[in-house]
Amino acid sequence: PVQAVIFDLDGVITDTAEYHYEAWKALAEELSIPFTREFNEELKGISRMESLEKILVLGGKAHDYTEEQKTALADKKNEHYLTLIQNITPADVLPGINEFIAEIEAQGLKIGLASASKNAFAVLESLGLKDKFHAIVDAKTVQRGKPDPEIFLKAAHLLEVEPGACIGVEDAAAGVEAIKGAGMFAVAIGAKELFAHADLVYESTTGLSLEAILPLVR
Ligand code: B16
Ligand code: MG
Repeated sequence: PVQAVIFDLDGVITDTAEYHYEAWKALAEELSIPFTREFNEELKGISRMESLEKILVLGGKAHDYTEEQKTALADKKNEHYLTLIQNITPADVLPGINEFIAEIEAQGLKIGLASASKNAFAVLESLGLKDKFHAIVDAKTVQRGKPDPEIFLKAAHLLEVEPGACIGVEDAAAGVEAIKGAGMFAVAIGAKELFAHADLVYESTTGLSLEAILPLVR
């Protein structure tokens, strides 16, 4: 039986995905690298430095910067991002999420977070949701980023439940891959064609229903 639900943060609980997009786009344009929403999909769930690397490769500039310069570019993006997320309030929790969390609590299941963001704690706090989580794993505490399953496995471990008894919720292809790699039931949020490997896809968070998901988990 299902014992826990483990959430991704950006793009699932709140739309910081949009702020990441804005901040990366600004940096890319400064470097004269064309940046599209379509390309941004590939950065979802990917760590800050890996995201920068992908953008530089896209622009054919992967070898134009030293490691120090790359760190400075990533810091610059993060500073911009931090100004964008300053105004986050509980009103920024995506539609359906509070109800979904209430449903999970009512069923007596545990709640975990598996976020590739180093800013996850701050964001959860601004949303007023930090106390809902029994375990929070962010990018600072894992060796390998998504699509590696480590972050979801670590969350399950902290929750003291078997991975097979967990449902993972993600908006990124790399995240769904990580959930499946961990041996969990994968619920994806977004366009169906992006998630061939998910067990269930909802177009938006509005549709999330534990009652509908539970019978589908073996
Ligand atoms: P930061 P998630 C991920 O968070 C984002 O999806 C991804 O776009 C971002 O680059 C990554 O966090 C790192 O974030 O720069 O704040 O450390 O979706 O895994 O919650
Ligand atoms: Mg995400």
